[in-house]
Amino acid sequence: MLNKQIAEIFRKTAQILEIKGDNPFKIRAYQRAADSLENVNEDLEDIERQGRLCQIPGIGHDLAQMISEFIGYGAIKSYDELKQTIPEGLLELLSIPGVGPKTAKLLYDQLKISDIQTLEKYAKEGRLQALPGFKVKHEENILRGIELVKKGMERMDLGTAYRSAQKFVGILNKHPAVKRIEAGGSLRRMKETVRDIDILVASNKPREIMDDFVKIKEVKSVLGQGPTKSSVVTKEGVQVDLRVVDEKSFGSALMYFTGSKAHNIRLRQVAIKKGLKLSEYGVFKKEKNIAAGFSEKEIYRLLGMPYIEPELREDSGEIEAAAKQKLPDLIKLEDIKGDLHMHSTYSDGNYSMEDMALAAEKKGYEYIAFTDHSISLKVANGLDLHALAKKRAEIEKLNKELKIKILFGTEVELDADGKTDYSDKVLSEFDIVIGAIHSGFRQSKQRVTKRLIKACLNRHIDMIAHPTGRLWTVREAYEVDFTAFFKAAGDTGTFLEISSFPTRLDLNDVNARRAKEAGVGLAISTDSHHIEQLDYVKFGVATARRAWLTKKDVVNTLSLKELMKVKK
Ligand code: DGT
Ligand code: CA
Repeated sequence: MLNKQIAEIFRKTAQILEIKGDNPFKIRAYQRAADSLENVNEDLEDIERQGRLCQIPGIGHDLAQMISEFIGYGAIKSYDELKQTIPEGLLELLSIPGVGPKTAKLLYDQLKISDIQTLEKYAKEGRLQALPGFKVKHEENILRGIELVKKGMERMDLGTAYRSAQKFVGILNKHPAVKRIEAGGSLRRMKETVRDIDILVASNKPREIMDDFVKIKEVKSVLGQGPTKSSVVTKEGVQVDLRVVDEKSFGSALMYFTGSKAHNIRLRQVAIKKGLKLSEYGVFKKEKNIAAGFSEKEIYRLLGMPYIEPELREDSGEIEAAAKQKLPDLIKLEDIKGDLHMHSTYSDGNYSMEDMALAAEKKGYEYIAFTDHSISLKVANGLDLHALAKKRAEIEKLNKELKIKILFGTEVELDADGKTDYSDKVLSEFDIVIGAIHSGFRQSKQRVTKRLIKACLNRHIDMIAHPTGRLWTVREAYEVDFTAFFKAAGDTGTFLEISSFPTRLDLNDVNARRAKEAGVGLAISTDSHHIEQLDYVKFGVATARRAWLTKKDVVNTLSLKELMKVKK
């Protein structure tokens, strides 16, 4: 999509300006524009045609002109000129987490390094230490960053996978020969990262479907085209596999291609014990297919089990629980009554509180909390006392006008020791306070744990945002002693967040399940900075389902009245 290409240009522009030491406000403006464009669901071409480019948050007159130029000519002259002012390899180095503009320039100027491979080689050989001020620690950081870049090339975040799959399923679904269609694999299980997308179609005209599949506009290259299976790579670099099966074996094929592989192996063992054979073509008894045309539900029944939701199919206890009829009654999207973490234009959000509130109201929410950043987070426009007073007054006004209830909140910075930047008095005035770590990620496990426990003990902090700091392809989670942390959260009644943001999903499935077992209340929220991001909640709910959570484990399934009773 054009949107993504232009966003990429703006992002690169910001990086180049950073290398050149240009004005920070200008740099920030390009970054914001890039973020904004990535979240626009409509095609920019349509928006341009209708003269609405300047209505996109973060897009002013100059940037709108650049977008028009790209739509018209496929290039932006000023950008091409800017690119010429720095060596090409520098941009590649900048894509590595932990390599900022200064380091990139140093690596290039002093060691003539201009690609990731060479950098990796130098770092492994300890040759970067020759640079002024470079220590072993820097080298290790760079190698870790390179690992993340490599991982990011192998797998994608759930949001990217979901978007691509939806696009393909939507297009193929209109094909007259498609009788049934569903995306399987790790995407259907809503795993936090996905390697490739597996789409399954039921049809008796597979060749026709394959011919049209490889011609879809989003396809960049065809890895293989066969009569019943084809693979393509999209312009975004996503691999999509399509399999076409007979309608009679759609259920068993969907079950097989949903996986996980470990779950399937266990199911086949269960089948054998019952004198049956399970395959992607059905359930067989003495060579005779007794499940032809069956749904997944019916196949599980033949195996003596209730239906197992895709999110649970990881061989992490679900087979045993199913055998005992003890599967959890998983939380559903409809159970969510409000979103407790989002940003408005008061800090670094892209929409006014009113716009965001109206969108949340449309989703049927009873309440939302605007948790804009606190005073010390200057890069995100953290609020001073004056701004807080203004914001509070505006919330009071909106609460009189709108049906949805707006909570006056903050995402307060936790410093290196877990202390907050607002005073107790200021904190006591919020309806909800979320504590968050945005710096000092490299602290020792002990120190981070202490910091988080200190936040739990703070009587004003109701919840901790994205508790492990993991950000897909940017940084790994910091190390935490989860037993101690979860105990503190449980004992103090501090909620822990499952951030629905697809590059975060933090707590993740494994940790959220442990937190629940430790008696911690979980909150599924989106950290939205855009209206469109409110829909990320589905990824948070899926993560909660993968963590075996039920409605009662998640605090924002409560009514506002109940929520206010259980929070600190
Ligand atoms: P990923 O790595 O995120 O793509 O994960 P999946 O689970 O989508 O794995 P994928 O794409 O290799 O295969 C799709 C499904 O096919 C997998 O979930 C389970 C099913 N399957 C069943 N038996 C096997 C097997 O022996 N090998 C593999 N690779 N897949 C199998
Ligand atoms: Ca897959």
